[in-house]
Amino acid sequence: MASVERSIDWFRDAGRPHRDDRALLASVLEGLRQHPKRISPVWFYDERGSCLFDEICELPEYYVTRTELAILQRHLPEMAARIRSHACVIEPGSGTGLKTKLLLEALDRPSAYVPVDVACEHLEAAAARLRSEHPHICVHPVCADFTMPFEVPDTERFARRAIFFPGSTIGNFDRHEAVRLLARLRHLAPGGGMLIGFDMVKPAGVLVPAYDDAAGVTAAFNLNALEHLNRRLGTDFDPAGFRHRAVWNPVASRIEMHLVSTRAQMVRIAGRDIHFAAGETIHTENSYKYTTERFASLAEVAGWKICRCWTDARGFYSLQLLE
Ligand code: AVI
Repeated sequence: MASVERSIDWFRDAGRPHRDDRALLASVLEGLRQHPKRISPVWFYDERGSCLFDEICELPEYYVTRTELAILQRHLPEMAARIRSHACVIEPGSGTGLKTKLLLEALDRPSAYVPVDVACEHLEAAAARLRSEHPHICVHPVCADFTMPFEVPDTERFARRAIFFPGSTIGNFDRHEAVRLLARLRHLAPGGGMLIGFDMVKPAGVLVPAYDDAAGVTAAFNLNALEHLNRRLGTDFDPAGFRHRAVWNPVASRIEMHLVSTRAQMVRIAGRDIHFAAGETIHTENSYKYTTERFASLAEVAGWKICRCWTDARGFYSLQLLE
């Protein structure tokens, strides 16, 4: 820790005293000192990374988005009936896309929609758009990190709450984090429900290309995390000195994304040199894939009961209503 503090001093002396950046710097340094090295997947999502993620969702190999959308479109009337009328829909993570629109349109007189996201400007703009398209729905954006405790506006305290958590976002959390998050969301919706989507276990021949596509979009998405670090924290990663790797880890039931150093190199971060051997990796993301049983056990530990499951014909993806 002492050396992390020294690095932070360097950071301050270098004329960049932003408090949040110093905390970020400390956590990046800590991750890069581990064996194997790791950084948080939050580094994917700067403006370019968000655009690349949108491109990923359209890739022929990335079945996740289109499979979930097809399940939703097919079963929305039943989902909406089970959620019941006058629901207050809470969506953790940036929503207000097509899936949200479809759900809100299928529901019987939703009382309110509460999108929760850290990207405040983006959130407000999306909320304004939604208000103009659906003037009868009260939209109350909450600017917060949904992995931390947050409050739903007081105006909605009497509404029956339904959490909408699509996109297999739950797959990017390790088990204990996923349990903690699901339990926290349960406390937000007492007596209510949650419609959640997750990706299912399938052959590696399908999974690996979904995270290592032929056009190289996922590779660019992974490498962009280094550009983001350089810009935000003043590191000097050379993205050309790394390559993308996606592997299926059948024991942990997850796709892992890594950045592999193509040569021995040094990276300067906050006045310190971090050494990379040729072939050494930075672990950047886990994407867990569930069986129905394993997801049920996760949900149960978090205090939820599964009341209905919908899947596609290939059994690639599942949307579940929890209560
Ligand atoms: C956001 N999340 C659900 C995506 C996934 O499939 O785990 C992130 C992603 N990483 C690479 N491709 C997509």
